[in-house]
Amino acid sequence: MTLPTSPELESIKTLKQIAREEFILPGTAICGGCGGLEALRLAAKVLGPKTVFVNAAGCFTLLATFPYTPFKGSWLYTTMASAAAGAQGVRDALDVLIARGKLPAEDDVEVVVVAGDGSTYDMALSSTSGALFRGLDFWYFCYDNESYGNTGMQMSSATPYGARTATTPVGVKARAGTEHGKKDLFEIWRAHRPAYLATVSPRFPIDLTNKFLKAKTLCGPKLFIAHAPCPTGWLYDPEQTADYARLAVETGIFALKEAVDGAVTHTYVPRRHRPVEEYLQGQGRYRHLFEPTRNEGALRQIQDQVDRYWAEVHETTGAAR
Ligand SMILES: Cc1ncc(C[n+]2csc(CCOP(=O)(O)OP(=O)(O)O)c2C)c(N)n1
Ligand code: SF4
Repeated sequence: MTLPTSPELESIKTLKQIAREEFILPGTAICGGCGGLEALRLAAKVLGPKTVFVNAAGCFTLLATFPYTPFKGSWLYTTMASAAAGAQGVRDALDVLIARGKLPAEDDVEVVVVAGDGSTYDMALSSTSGALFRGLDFWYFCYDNESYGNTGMQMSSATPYGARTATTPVGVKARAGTEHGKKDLFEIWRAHRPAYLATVSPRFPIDLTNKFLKAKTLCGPKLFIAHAPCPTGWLYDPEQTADYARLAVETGIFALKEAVDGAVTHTYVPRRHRPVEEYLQGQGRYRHLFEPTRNEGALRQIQDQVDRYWAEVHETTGAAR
């Protein structure tokens, strides 16, 4: 289909309405079954070819390895802590060129940060906070694989409680692996009152597409946290990525929501959430919670946390159960 281009972008209702054209081509060095790449592929279909991706060091570094690129847009590579600062530089340069008449306004491009959770939740938090504070007109796409994936699955502050990582192995004392909870980046970003903020899943392409379409009508910071199932780090078969992406949402572990100027809406609320065990089981990073004996305490803690989150959502929004 041809994407609507007016400021009134229409939301879609069916998969058939998603653009067939690809703006990220196959054949990259990224792992097969990478959930983050699938989410970015879908996002790129809305962003279109007039895009400059500003990428922090991480797995997606492997996407554009000179002289090869799968992108129809442009690519700028930055350090882990400075992608948002890089985006500011690109945006400023474009604005100056347009103001001086050296770049026609219709040739303007979208400036999109692409970064993993290690950059986003940890190292680049302050540079992103600065860009949000300045109201920079840019996009931020965080593919959240819940670890420093590119360097061997170390714990990041996005790693959930209970997951085993290279730096939080299971031991006699730490029977759950990671004993920290996941940092609530959505709320940290929301406190900055960006123009648009959303979570997305590669297994919910209509929801994802509509969120990008909505953001396209807005000026200012537009932020996305994409759930990014990672077969290589989470230790499951690559063909199961879609299953785990769907189970994360249907168990309630990953909430699909958006915040427009700070006001939060949950965009998909299952009538009844499936037990979290259905999501945890089968992923190697959680195997120790089931074998050789079940860690009932850790499993209960994970379920309780999810239940508490949704009880609060239902209480504050009156959303249907
Ligand atoms: C300051 C700094 N420390 C360490 C590294 C090494 N390094 C390169 S990629 C990477 C992991 C990045 O993790 P994340 O941002 O979560 O992205 P992912 O690898 O999961 O895609 C690390 C630690 C680096 N590039 N810069
Ligand atoms: S390690 Fe995980 S996040 Fe990184 S490219 Fe592979 S599947 Fe994707």
